[in-house]
Amino acid sequence: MVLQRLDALVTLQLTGKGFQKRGGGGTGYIEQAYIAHLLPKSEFNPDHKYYWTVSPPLSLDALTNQDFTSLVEGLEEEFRREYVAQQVESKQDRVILVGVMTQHTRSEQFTEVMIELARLVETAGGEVLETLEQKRSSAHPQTVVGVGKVEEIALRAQALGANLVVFDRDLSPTQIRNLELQIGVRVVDRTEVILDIFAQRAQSRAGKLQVELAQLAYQLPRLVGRGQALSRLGGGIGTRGPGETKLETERRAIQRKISRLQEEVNQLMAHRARLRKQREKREVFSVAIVGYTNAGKSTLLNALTQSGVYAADQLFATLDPTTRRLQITNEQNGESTTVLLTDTVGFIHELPASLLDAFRATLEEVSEADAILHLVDLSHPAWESQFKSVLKILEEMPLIPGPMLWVFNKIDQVEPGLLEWLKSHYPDAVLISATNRLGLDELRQRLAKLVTLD
Ligand SMILES: Nc1nc2c(ncn2[C@@H]2O[C@H](COP(=O)(O)OP(=O)(O)OP(=O)(O)O)[C@@H](O)[C@H]2O)c(=O)[nH]1
Ligand SMILES: [Mg+2]
Repeated sequence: MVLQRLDALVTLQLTGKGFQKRGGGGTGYIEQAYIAHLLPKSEFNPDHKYYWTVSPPLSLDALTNQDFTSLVEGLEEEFRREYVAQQVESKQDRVILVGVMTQHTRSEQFTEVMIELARLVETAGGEVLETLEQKRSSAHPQTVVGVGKVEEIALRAQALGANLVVFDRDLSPTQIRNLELQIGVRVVDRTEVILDIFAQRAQSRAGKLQVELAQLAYQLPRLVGRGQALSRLGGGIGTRGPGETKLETERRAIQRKISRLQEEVNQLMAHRARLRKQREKREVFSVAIVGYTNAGKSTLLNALTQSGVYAADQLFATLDPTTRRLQITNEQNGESTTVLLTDTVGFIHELPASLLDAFRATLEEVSEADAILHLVDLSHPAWESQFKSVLKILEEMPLIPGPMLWVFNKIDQVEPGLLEWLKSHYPDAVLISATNRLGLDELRQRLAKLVTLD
């Protein structure tokens, strides 16, 4: 009833005895009748799982005395009012998250991924209404989750007035088409959410260029069939950014555009390479600050160099690299050295490949640095897995950067026990708080040491 958007439904219960209809069919007299109808949200009790109500057993007489027209008109009126109110209320996407826990995922890891996905959706401007999860041995090839779960998602989307369903993994074009057909609202995957955040954040010409390239690279293999199930027009997560209107454009046109953008990125890289050459000539030691998104990289750059780079409690606050000079006096020999510090785009668990590729101009700043400062947000419950994710991405980068200094940030938010543990397990790491300016002197000295080692 809900899926087919029926207003009301009547079921008749037969006695099963008595008059036999010729040619078979239902037998007997009507014993009881039930009316079911959908409930407007104002009457919908969230503790109660259903969005419909079923009447007590009625006699046929009582049933025929029901004024169906006014019941249905009343309901329709109520639904229309709610629908309009919802549209006015929410410029935001109203989102249902779906996660699939397969054999290979540990349950804590799964929880972390889902919390992070919610945070990504909120950063992109969506409101998470509900999270649905399913355990499966592996993702269903057609619909990721099983048939029953797809139906549940559809029902919840209807009941909650969701206009977007976000999956925790990359979806194939077929999966998106099947899911959109069966659920009836737009379906996107995690990569699209990240791309959307990037599209909203991109400020500089280089940033916009790289985001556009990433979006096109993502869309190209997904062109077939997209937009068949539902028109992908309309706003919201996954539709913003320069690449958006290209959805209906031909594959070849997109490919031409990708080549053109790649050419521009190459020029950008050549320009950056010239700048780096100049620095090398002047023999200035360069350090790239890398780390998981929201680790405090921009805050650290600001604290060390009195800069005003944008830093905020948001995922992917920074897209464009910023380089600042840092003057350090080595306490041991009294010599003064200059270090160039570069703040970079944050990393994330399973950074989408299309992003890695498009952001190679930015990431080159990392691979060409003389040393890496790997910043970790210790206050995050999943700091260890974030730490490992960053190491993994660094390992996959084509150029292996020089020495790496591990810096654990936000120690103002951490239990003393953990600090003691870290000191014994990571004796070479530096413990700091960028906002409270703790440990910054030691960090400067460790940087000075890196320079002299070189
Ligand atoms: N409590 C505490 N908060 C911090 C510290 N350092 C940074 N933060 C906060 O962490 C949040 C993220 O800081 P950013 O500097 O924007 O982080 P980032 O690594 O540049 O993040 P992206 O650019 O989004 O990848 C901000 O709200 C900072 O105020 C710290 O030492 N202690
Ligand atoms: Mg930043």
